[in-house]
Amino acid sequence: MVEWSDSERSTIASVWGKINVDEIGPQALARVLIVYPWTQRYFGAFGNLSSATAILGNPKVSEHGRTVLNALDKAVKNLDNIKGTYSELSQLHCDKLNVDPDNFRLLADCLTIVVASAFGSALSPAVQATWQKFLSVVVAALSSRYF
Ligand code: HEG
Repeated sequence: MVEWSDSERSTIASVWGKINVDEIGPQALARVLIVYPWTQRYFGAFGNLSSATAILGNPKVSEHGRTVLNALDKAVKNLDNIKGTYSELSQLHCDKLNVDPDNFRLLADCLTIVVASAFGSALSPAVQATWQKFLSVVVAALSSRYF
C-alpha cells in the first residue's frame, strides 16, 4: 500500500492543477503513437496515423488523449485507493481491449516529457520525482487485472 506524505499530496494536486488536459492529453497520446509506432495497432479505427503530422492532426487521437488524461483526475482525487478506482478500467484494457500493459508505462513516460516541456523549470527534479511516483502507482493499478 503506497504512502503519500502531505508534501507529495500537495505537489500532485499542484501539478495536476496546472495541467491543461485539452493540450497535454492529445500531445501525450500523439507522442506515444509516434515514438512507439507499434502502439498504433490498438487504434485501427482512428483513421490516418501514417506520419507524425497525420497523428498530430488526427481529431480522434486528440479526443482520446483528452479522455485518457481526464481519467487521471480520478486518481488525483483518490490517492489512497488508486487500485480500486481503476479496477474496471484495468479490466477493460486487459479483457476487452487486450492492451499490452507495458504500454501504460510508455504513456506515463510520454506524459512526463510533455508536462516537462510545458512546465519548464516548474518541474524541478523533486517535483518530477513525486509526479513519476504518482504515475507509477497509476500504471500499477491499470496493470493489476493482468497479474
Ligand atoms: Mg486507454 C479506452 C484510460 C492507456 C488504449 N482508455 C480508454 C478509456 C479510458 C482510458 C478512460 C475509455 C474507457 C471507456 O470507454 O469506458 N488509457 C486510460 C488511461 C491510461 C490508458 C488512464 C494510462 C494512463 N489506453 C492506454 C494505452 C493504450 C490504450 C497505453 C494503448 C497503447 N484505451 C485504449 C483503447 C481504448 C481505450 C484502444 C478504446 C478506444 C476507443 O475505442 O475509443
